[in-house]
Amino acid sequence: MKILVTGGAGFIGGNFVHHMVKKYPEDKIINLDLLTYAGNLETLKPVEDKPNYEFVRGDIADRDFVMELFERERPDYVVNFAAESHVDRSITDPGVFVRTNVMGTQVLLDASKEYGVKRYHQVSTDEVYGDLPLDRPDLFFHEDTPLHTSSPYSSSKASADLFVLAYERTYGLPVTISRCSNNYGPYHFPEKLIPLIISRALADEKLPVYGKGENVRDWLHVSDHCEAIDLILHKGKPGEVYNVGGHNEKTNLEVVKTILKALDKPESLIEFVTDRPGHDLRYAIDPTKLETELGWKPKYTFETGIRQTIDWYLENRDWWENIISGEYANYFDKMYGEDLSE
Ligand code: NAD
Ligand code: TDX
Repeated sequence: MKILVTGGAGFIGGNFVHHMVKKYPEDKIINLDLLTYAGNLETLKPVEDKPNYEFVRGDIADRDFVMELFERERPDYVVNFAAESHVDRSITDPGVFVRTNVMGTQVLLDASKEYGVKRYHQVSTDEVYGDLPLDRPDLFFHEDTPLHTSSPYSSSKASADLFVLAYERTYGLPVTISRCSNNYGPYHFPEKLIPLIISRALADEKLPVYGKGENVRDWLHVSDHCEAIDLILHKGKPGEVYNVGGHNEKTNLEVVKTILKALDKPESLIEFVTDRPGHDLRYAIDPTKLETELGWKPKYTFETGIRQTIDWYLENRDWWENIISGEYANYFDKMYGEDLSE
């Protein structure tokens, strides 16, 4: 089998490429990535010399390029991770989110239809369901919860999901969609909450927490997400949506304090800063369908997963220190400069 993975130089795509290259030596894994600010070939060092792995640099929204790639490679499966993924960036620059997340997905769908792929899998997010109130812990996102987005990011992802489902209904393309909760783990870009807090706490720098830190996210270790996608790709039913999550709801403040405790750093590093506009209050996934129909079970609890993640950041300083000393420093100053004290 030939499996085209897009966005495999990013956080989750990179972990997925590692997983697939190791688990399926007989398959060929082709990683198509544009290498935007979020893509990093260092993440692929462990697999770059493997005979069943190939990297191709390119843009999923470039129709001619994508069609040529499909003509040449004829992939059996397509797994689309490629996206602009950071909510804060979507608030300052929504256009690129439409281009990559919506138009890029549509180009991949056209190519998948044209070349008759056996399965097109779209990696989506729980953010397409909008948010839940903080005072209703009994409510969860189910696969049939209406799409109700808040940010330009989540709107672009929801839009892509609708195109994916339309290609199944209209053209009979065999598609699946997974909607996962917040991931954490190795190779997570330090603009996102958990790696941002780990890297800044290690340097005794102020930790920006939006609003009062009471927003709730449902955290899943990236390797449990990768297992779920592998399972859906091989055993999921075409046309179906699967929610992925492990019931690990935490307030942002709880997450930050857990990391500080593990690193033996003081809570006085926390600084409450201006809230994110339109900030979603709570995400919580009901993964029953994936568990009962496909037998998925996460391996990590939040406690074991966050320990493994912190250890990875301690043991792989080069990976993230390279990022935070580069172009990312300008982004950080622009994003938080006026808000954070010295
Ligand atoms: P990421 O930002 O770390 O990686 C995105 C990758 O896509 C990068 O390597 C980037 O270079 C590449 N890319 C961007 N634009 C491209 C283009 N036009 N053509 C080709 N490649 C391009 O993102 P991530 O956190 O790994 O998320 C991966 C996917 O999972 C996304 O679709 C995201 O919406 C979804 N998702 C993420 C989370 C999470 O918590 N991070 C949770 C649920 C779903
Ligand atoms: O500096 C910060 N301070 C802060 O309080 C940052 C970067 C975030 N936060 C808060 C905002 C959120 O409530 O922490 C929470 C997590 O923020 P992010 O790491 O930016 O993730 P989130 O906005 O929840 O979105 C993530 O999960 C769903 C991914 O980035 C998306 O790609 C995925 O779809």
